[in-house]
Amino acid sequence: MKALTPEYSRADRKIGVIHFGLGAFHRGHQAVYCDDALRSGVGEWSIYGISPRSARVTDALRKQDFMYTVNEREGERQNPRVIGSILDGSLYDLGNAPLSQAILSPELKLITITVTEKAYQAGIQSDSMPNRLLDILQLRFSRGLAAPVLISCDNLPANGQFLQRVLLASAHQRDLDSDFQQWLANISTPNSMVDRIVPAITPSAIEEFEREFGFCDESLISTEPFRQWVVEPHAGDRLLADIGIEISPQVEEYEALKLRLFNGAHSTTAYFSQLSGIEYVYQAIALPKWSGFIARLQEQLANSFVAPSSVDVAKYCAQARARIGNSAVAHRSAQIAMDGSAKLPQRLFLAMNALHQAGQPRERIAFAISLWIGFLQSGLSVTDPLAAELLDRARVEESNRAVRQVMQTPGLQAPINEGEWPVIAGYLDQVRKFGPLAVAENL
Ligand code: CS2
Repeated sequence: MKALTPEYSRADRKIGVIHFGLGAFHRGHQAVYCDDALRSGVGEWSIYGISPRSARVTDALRKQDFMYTVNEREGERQNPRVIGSILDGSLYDLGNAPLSQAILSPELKLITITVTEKAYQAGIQSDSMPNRLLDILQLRFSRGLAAPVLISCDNLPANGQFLQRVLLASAHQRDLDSDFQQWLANISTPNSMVDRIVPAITPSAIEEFEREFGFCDESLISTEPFRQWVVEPHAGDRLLADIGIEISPQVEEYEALKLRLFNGAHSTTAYFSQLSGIEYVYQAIALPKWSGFIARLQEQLANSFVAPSSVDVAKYCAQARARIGNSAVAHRSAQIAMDGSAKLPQRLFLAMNALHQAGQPRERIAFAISLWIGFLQSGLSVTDPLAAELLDRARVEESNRAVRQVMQTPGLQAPINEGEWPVIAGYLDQVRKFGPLAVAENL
């Protein structure tokens, strides 16, 4: 293999960031910001990555000394660069010396987290994300070291506040030392909005890259040129501004903008694709009738919240559609369709309820939700933390009953206002009769 070399020396570096959840998204997003910082020499931003469940990613990265290529792609354009910001990583195991050294690093400024929406559960089980984080933090506390800033990079509204809530609740349930609980309550957990399309890599993309560039990178990341990271102001936020992160008090507005107009469109396109036998979402958005519908859906979604003052919403929506349509970054609809019960509340349900309350048009969102329920009924493979319950409830003949039962699933967040259930059921019937594209065309 051709040697992978970043543009800076990695010798004698100290860990500045611990990341929890070493998936493709982290490697294609936050690790790139840290790589920029290391290139420009603004301090220690090297990362120790923790894989919560499987050693597959760390084993593959270790073979390459944790360096890998991020290839930005759009149309014919390819822009590969070697990322050297991840210095080391492992499964979560506090008995592992490199991990405990990383936790005690004097340079540690940040702990970032990407564990997906469903992992934010308070409780006492020792292998949950909140409890593992608590164990990490306790180790620093017990040595009198400064608390790092914790940044959730998961697609949840007010993700920082949410993280703090699950940490405090778990600490309380575990009856941890009260001085520690007090210290914990004062840790900064600013809300943040992250955005970049980084699909799971496929073996064929790795082969294609090798043909084009002459070396095989088993840890390759393929992504779009676009990336954004906005974090709420907090003590020490200058450091983040120095590495290209936007600091904005309007982070809540940015979250709603992204979760509803980008992710809402993404999920709706994924369920449409699944029901239409379309493998990649770029193929769906290439259908003029479908992209036309998505533009009209975004118009209704955009009425459900206040956008950041500096953003041109129509432009943002068009850019979101173009990004979904980036055929060089093939994102499987099946991947986006996963975990609907944990994603749709913030992507579609909250918008629907806000428009219901305001008495504003929302039928396109009702249709989008009917596609999710149609997907649950379809017999296609469904991956979801509530899968067993949802499938049982969705798979009944009568649409009104299916919608009612799905909406009443225990654990489903922000369920749609009851007054909308018959509307969703009506679209479910129409989709069954005419197919999703024909229904979308008339909406
Ligand atoms: C996608 C996101 O899989 C999904 O649910 O909608 O991963 C999406 O690609 C990112 O949020 C983009 O920032």
